[in-house]
Amino acid sequence: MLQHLQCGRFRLSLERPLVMGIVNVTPDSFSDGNAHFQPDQAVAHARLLVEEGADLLDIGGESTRPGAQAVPADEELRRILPVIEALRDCGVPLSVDTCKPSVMRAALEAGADMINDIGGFSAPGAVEAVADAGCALCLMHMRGEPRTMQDAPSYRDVVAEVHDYLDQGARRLRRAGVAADRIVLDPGFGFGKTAAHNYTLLRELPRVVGRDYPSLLGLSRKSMIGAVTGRPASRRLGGSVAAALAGAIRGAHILRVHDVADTVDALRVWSAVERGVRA
Ligand code: 7PJ
Repeated sequence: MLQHLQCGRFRLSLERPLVMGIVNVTPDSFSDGNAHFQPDQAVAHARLLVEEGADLLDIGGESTRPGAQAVPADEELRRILPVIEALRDCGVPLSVDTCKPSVMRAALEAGADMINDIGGFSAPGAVEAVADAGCALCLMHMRGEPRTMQDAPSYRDVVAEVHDYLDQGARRLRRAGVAADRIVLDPGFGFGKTAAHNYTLLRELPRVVGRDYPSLLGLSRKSMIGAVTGRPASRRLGGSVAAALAGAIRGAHILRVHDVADTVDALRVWSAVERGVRA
């Protein structure tokens, strides 16, 4: 059984699924438009997510939606650094969603506790940027790059291929000296996958992520929810909570979501069913 995740200043218990609240500081995020683009709005939103029960926050300054264009490192830092600084003492660990080694280093210096790299620490210098810090590392699978990843993705065996990628990536981090209790694996829902691939990965989660490292799932408001509900991103709450619960039932450790309060409620009800209500 995995007991804990070492996450910068925090040591997180993995006894129950944790909820990671999404804090976008981007003008073109697909699901909440530019609602929190200004740093002060992003900070206010993040504080609300903590009040709603977020166990971690994931701060992103580069949109990674399908078709998105890359953002230069200095612009990404201009967006996220004030947010990290303002939230440093909010009580929960701060994750930073970035693929760029220079952004990783600056974010860690500013106090980030986790680096969430959708590129799987594959950029030159990425592993070196994070290996000697005490931060947690989320290693995500992606096929291709955001600009082109949804152009007819195909796999011979999606479960085996995503598993092997994550396994190899974790070995690479371990060889660079990263302790096992700092690593988190993520199947990367929607990153170079069809709806059918995504649902197969969710159904087979234990085989995809294995037993050696905790898992993180990003399902919230994604097109895989729209694919079966027929709803636009703004109306995918019910579907997203159902997907998060399906992940939790299969042993997911961290759920990355926009709707923290509703996800926390669903997990509490599920926990009461499974474990009973504490007196
Ligand atoms: C994910 C992410 C995900 C991790 C995004 C969105 C697109 N990081 N960053 N996993 N998705 N680790 O929020 O829908 O699935 S950006």
